[in-house]
Amino acid sequence: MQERRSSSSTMAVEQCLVLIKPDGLVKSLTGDIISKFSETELIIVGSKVVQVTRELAEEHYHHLREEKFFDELIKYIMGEYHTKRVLALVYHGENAIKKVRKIVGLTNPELAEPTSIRGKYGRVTSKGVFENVVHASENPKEAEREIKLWFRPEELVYTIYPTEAKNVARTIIFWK
Ligand code: IDP
Ligand code: MG
Repeated sequence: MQERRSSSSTMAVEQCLVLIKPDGLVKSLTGDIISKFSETELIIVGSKVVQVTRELAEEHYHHLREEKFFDELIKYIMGEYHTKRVLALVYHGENAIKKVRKIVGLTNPELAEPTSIRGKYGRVTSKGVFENVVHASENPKEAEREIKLWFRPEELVYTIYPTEAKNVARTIIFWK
C-alpha cells in the first residue's frame, strides 16, 4: 500500500514500531499499554513475540553504541534482567509516530509526564539504565529502518514501504 495523504491536511499515514520491552512483559503491562494506545485509533498491522539476539539488539540501538550505558542497554533489551521476550507491534495510521510517542512519554522516566506509560511504569536503575517499558520509533526514517529490521513484509497486514517478490530456496518448518 502506498503512503496516503488526506485531502484536507498534510497529515501523513505513517507506521510506528512499538516494542513492549522485557520489563513491560514481566510487570504484565501489555494489556494496559495496548489499551492506552487504542485511544489513538491507530490500528495494529503486525505483532509478534521476539527473543532478541545480540545482533538484533545492537543493530536496533546502533546509534547509541558509543554511549557508556550501551552494554547495559543491550542486556536490558535482550532480557537479561527480566524475561527473554519482547512484544513487537506495528501501529499504522495518520501521524502514528507523534501520537504513539505522546502516549509513551519522554525517554527518562523521571522526566516523563506522570500519566505517560514511561512516567507511570518506568524507572532508572542503579546501573543507570532507563528501564522505560516501551520503545517507539522517533521519526519516519527511523520507523522505516526499525520496521524493516524487526518484520518481514508478509508479517504486516499493510505495508507503506515498497516491496518486491523474489524466488529463493529456503527451508520452511511445518507442523508435523
Ligand atoms: P527513545 O527510546 O526515547 O527513542 P533513545 O535516545 O533512542 O530514546 O534511547 C534508546 C533507549 O536507551 C531508551 O529508551 C532508554 O532505554 C535508553 N537510554 C537512552 N538514554 C539513556 C541515558 O541517558 N541513560 C540510560 N539509558 C538511556
Ligand atoms: Mg529512539
